[in-house]
Amino acid sequence: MSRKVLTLVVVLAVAMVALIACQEDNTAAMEALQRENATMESEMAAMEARMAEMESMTAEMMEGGRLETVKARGNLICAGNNSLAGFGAADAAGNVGGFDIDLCRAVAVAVLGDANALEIRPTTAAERGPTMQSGEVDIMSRNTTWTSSRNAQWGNFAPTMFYDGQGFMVPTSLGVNTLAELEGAKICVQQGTTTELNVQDFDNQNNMNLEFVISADNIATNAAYLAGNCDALTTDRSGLVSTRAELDNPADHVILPGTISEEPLGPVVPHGDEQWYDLVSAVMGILIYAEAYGITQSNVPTAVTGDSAVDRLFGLEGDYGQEDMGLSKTAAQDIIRAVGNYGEIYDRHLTPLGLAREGSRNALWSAAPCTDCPKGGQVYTAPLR
Ligand SMILES: N[C@@H](CCC(=O)N[C@@H](CS)C(=O)NCC(=O)O)C(=O)O
Repeated sequence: MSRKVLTLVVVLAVAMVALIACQEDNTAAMEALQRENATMESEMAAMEARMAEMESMTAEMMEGGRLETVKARGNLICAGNNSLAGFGAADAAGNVGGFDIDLCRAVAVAVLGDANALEIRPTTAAERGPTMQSGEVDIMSRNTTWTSSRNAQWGNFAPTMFYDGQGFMVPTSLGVNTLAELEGAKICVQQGTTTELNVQDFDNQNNMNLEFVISADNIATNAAYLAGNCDALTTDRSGLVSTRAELDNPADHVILPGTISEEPLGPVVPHGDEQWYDLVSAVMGILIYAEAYGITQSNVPTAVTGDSAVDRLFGLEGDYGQEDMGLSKTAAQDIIRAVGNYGEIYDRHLTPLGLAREGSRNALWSAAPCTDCPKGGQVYTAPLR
């Protein structure tokens, strides 16, 4: 063999070996890829199975609605205030209680048979919309004004629990006695509230030339007022009474006569669950009608009384739709025994603040001398029948 031919054979042989090696490399890479693919496919299948499982769990929960969700969870999640004495405030041990919180306690009794099966989520004014929209709470009961846009955007408002209106508080030393005298004043106000919007309307409608000092929460708003950063503090009148009662020298501050808005305060439930809305509304009704019928924590009837309205309310005869709402027949017995009627709740939390009920809009409608008297209180709800 000539040298040239030999060189050619060697070159060809080397090329073939390289080709085979290359192919072997490729095969190994292919095999590794296939293995990876198979692992990914089986991981994807497992994920899909898990997602299907979660979807069916969610569908099951949605079918049962919030009532079933709360029962399965074993507690009620309630958005509340933790800095408004009387309505929702934390005690020294950090336990949050108050007039608004007692509604959540009543709902917890209605659904879970235990007033303490409750988690309170402290929520500032500005956090309320996002909190309700996220669906993370079952109810919000927190000095919240029912308005059309909140009803459309946040959730459904159950019956009003406290009828209020916006007022102003000033240091007594300012010598201001009327709202008109606030012209040109600096006003401390909390953001994310109807308060903030109403005071702008008030300013605009009356050419008051007000200046606003806006804070993010109740504590900061009150601190700004006490530090003298503004001339007046504005919020719901009940909020002013509550704040004033907590001050070192309440007499140094005066709540001016005059109300600039309507503030019907009540609980809100997430949109999209009528049964849950009906249940919460009925719990409010139970508190109110128990008071109207003279039933308190200490005289809850457990046997037929002969008064058909009382017997119906306490599940002793007839019904008011408990089954459709998912309430036990005798839910009212448990609720009133555990938290008391509307009047007892009011007296426990609001009377000590000096929020007089008699003659106010928060008296029962039936406290008027006749049922259609124009001067009766406004507290009543759908009759429980
Ligand atoms: N009712 C009004 C005002 C409610 C409100 O949040 N008021 C303030 C002042 S009384 C408050 O409770 N703040 C507590 C906080 O955000 O920490 C509304 O619904 O917007």
